[in-house]
Amino acid sequence: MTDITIALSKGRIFDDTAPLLAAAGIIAQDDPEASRKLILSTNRANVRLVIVRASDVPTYVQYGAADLGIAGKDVLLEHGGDGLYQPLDLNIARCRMMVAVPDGFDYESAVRQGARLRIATKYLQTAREHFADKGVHVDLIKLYGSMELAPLVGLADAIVDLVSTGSTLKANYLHAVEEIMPISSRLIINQAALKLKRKAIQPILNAFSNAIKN
Ligand code: PRT
Ligand code: MG
Repeated sequence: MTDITIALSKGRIFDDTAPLLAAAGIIAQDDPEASRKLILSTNRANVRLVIVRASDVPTYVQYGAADLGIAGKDVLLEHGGDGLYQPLDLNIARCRMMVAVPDGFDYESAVRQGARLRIATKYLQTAREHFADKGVHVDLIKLYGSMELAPLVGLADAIVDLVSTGSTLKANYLHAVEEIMPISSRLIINQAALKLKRKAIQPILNAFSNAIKN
């Protein structure tokens, strides 16, 4: 039997992927929230899950350390997608990539006046492309998390971050001024694995495809 390794992150991606895996007849034997194991076996002897940081999923799949993975579009855009086949939008872990500013900051007029904006974000590629398309000059400041803090302490004028309920922005006196794009997670497949392990991978792909909610 062909061995299959699937990379995913714990938290919302694992939670939303579990029903899709179940539809493919794959059930994890440990709960990644409860267990410290990074390799989870499943009810299928030839299928295992590896639990990695969300932003590391494409790297594991690119190098073939995992055959399949589940990653957000946000993460895939930053990674670039080299060596990855991206056949399915799973429509899970949905949110929106937004520009947000502190309450009281007039973003529209700053843009109109051609001000140079300082933008804090984890998503440099996406932010760079967005502001270049708009013709807005920006200085990008790379952060690894808690972007919402940056404008509050004078590190940046605005942030580019993911928003789902909007409560994190609200709690930090920020509001969204622009949607960059809707985000959801995709199934990614190592291109070589897809050729060499097609017989084992295709049924998983089909089951995922049939189980996707719109
Ligand atoms: O947490 P860690 O640093 O390990 O990595 P991560 O934040 O990239 O991973 P994780 O598991 O939090 O997110 C995995 C994927 O879920 C992301 O790559 C997105 O594709 C997707 N996703 C969906 C989200 C959100 N919704 C989301 N709301 N990822 C992050 N958030 C954060 C957002 O950055 C902000 O800080 O939640 C906060 C806003 O939430 P609301 O509900 O207050 O608007
Ligand atoms: Mg997170």
